[in-house]
Amino acid sequence: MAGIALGSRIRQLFTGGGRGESLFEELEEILIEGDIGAGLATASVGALREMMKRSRIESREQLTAALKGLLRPWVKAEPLALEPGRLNLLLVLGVNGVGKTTTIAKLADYYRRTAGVEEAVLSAGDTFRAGAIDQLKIHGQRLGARVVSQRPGSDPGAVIYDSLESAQARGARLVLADTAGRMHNKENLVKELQKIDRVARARIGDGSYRRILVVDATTGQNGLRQAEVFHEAVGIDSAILTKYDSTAKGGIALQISKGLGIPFSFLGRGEKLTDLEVFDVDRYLDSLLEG
Ligand SMILES: Nc1nc2c(ncn2[C@@H]2O[C@H](COP(=O)(O)OP(=O)(O)OP(=O)(O)O)[C@@H](O)[C@H]2O)c(=O)[nH]1
Ligand SMILES: [Mg+2]
Repeated sequence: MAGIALGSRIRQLFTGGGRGESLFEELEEILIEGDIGAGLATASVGALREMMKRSRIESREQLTAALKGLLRPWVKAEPLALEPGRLNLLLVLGVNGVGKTTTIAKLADYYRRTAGVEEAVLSAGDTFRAGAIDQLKIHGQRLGARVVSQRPGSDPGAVIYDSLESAQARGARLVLADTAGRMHNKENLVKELQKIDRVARARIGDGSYRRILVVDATTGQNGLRQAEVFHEAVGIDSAILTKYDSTAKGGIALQISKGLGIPFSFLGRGEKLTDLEVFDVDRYLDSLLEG
């Protein structure tokens, strides 16, 4: 049933007349396939069974409301507000293709609209993938934002250093730094990230620095492993769930939040600049369970 949204599978469960034990078994399977994690799926269904003993749950609405109540405590959301009067660096991390560069453009647009940040600096820290620098430059042109870059293959730490210097010299409030999602191997990636992190920490001075992980809702279970690798390498302050628009999944945010204690700040629901929402736990769970 891959490709069918979790919410409509729960609906089918009811229209199919499923009751009793088979309903619970199917629900557990649906939740696992929605990526909320086997442990949480089993525990939630167990709790629902207990609730059913005390009061009848007869409609899908009652079931999803009860389920939402059980899942809600595990999702952490935290807004990503810029620190006033200081230079803010958001280092955007994640494996290749998850939506890092697109999200950087969305964030530049978001902070311009909501925080009056006219002078965001985009830092072309993905020097690894051919075309990454030009892709960021195109976003920069469309946004009217400055892009700081060096040649392909150059040291990403140096690019981010330059970007911070340039932002400080101009009194800019925000640097959004792109990074490569792929290296020749995982060890290289981790080393490179740690190097970038050291440069950023040393250079940001009394500014504010946050490491942001981008997670693709359609990736599935592997998203947890990705988050573990990045969290271990540099420590993740906040995560953004992308591609939550047309997905059958997205429970991975629950797993990451529950397993690693990482809060989510934004949700991407499309390719356009404005397809970025502040992460709201209720909206997230409503989409997950009723979408
Ligand atoms: N539907 C949808 N597509 C998205 C979303 N965010 C990004 N994309 C698309 O996903 C694709 C990859 O996005 P990029 O921003 O290039 O991803 P990246 O992580 O920078 O990729 P690399 O630079 O290759 O590591 C593009 O086609 C984007 O338009 C989203 O929220 N919803
Ligand atoms: Mg990119």
